[in-house]
Amino acid sequence: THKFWESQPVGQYKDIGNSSLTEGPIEPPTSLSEVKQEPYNLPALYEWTTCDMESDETCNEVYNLLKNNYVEDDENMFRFNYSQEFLRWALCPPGYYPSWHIGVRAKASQKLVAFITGVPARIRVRDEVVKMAEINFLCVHKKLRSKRLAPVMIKEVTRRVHLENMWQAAYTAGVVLPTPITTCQYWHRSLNPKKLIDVGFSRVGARMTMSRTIKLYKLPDSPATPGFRKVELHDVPAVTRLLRNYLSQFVVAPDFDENDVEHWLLPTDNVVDSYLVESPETHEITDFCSFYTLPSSILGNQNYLTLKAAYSYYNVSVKTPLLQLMNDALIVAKQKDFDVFNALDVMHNESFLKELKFGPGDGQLHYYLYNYRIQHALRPSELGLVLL
Ligand code: NHW
Ligand code: EN5
Repeated sequence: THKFWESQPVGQYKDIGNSSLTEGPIEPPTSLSEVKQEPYNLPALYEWTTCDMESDETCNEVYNLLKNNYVEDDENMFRFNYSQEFLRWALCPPGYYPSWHIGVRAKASQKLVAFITGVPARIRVRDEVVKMAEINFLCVHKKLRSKRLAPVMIKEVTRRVHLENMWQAAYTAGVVLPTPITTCQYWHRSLNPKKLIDVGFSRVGARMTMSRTIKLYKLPDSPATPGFRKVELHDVPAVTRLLRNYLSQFVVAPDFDENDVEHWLLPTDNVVDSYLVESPETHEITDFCSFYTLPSSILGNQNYLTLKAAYSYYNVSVKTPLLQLMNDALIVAKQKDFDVFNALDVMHNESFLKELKFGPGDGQLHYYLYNYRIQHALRPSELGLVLL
């Protein structure tokens, strides 16, 4: 059972299949004067802090908390290691609220021991565009786990979102909570199979040898599609048109404008890579693909410290077959020295995963909405949203 989640405006297990509950907000907004004015209480030894992510010192403290205490796989072999540049990019998009970057410090030592964040986003659910918070980077130091600190963090971020007159949120988790709008599968495409096997990320398959495995995953040295190049600032209007048109077919997707595309999809070194196809004849921009950089620490390996992983982000194929576009994405990721290319089975990704030699991982990702009911769970292919 879920003592905390049962008290929150989220889809509840007991309501599944109840067709008298219609789609939309679970609770109506209250007036801003009814929103609690003071922060929630923390245990006496701890205090709230707002983390200024533009400050190198604070960004480094957040980086270290997450590097040592954030998400691990189910066998505790790998832990996400979001870079400082990535955290700044993820947390400081157009119109962000500094007050939504919430830390907890030990009063005596001033050490940062917990964190949770929100960033604003417009998310479309069927025909409604809803202003939401995207909640991410919830982390409690390993030594402070299971003390019910997470519910306090969640209530405090909720309060600060309400103070900005927003009443819905979107989030993902590797754990099952009440109740997912969809459940996605992680898929992995080996780029550096020898290293992946050496660190225990993958195994030599049955009736395979190391050298046959290396050969299986070989890729060409350069992309195949004529006109395949990096996205540049002047491409933002064309990329925005392509992406908006593509995302309109999904049940849940972000409502991106040009400012959002400039922030989320222009290439940023070691954070996000984006490529497009410009027709060599007409100079028309016909297709687009992107991935973000999220390394993982390899826990307790003598030879290697980090696994360099690329994660599929937003991809749009109009003229170039999606299979060919994503093969080119694999090629440039390999050239940039990534060890593995990861993707979820969202949007049209299923159409290329098997053919491009991705294999299913042991992890799943559940997607949630806060204070917004969806009648039926979605198929992953009906979801047009990728959270970081
Ligand atoms: S998912 C990544 C979450 N972080 C990690 O997994 C890092 C490693 N783990 C930890 O740091 C991406 C701790 O284990 C955490 C829990 C902090 C996860 N989401 O303090 P207690 C995100 O960041 C519930 C939501 O004793 P703990 C998305 C759990 O079900 N709830 O546990 C974040 C239980 O409630 P229940 C989670 O292990 C979305 C309660 O917490 C959860 O010391 C947040 C136990 O608390 C999770 N990942 O700390 C929600 N993990 O009802 C945003 C556990 O079952 C909602 N729990 O008794 C929207 C807010 C904004 C609304 C605006 C209108
Ligand atoms: C919110 N932003 O479990 C994030 N990763 O499959 C929070 N497995 O990397 C939620 N266990 O299958 C995050 N290798 C939830 C995910 C947490 C991290 C996680 C999984 C996803 C993962 C790897 C390593 C497993 C190590 C042992 C995995 C198999 C790869 C193989 C390559 C060759 C073809 C078959 C598959």
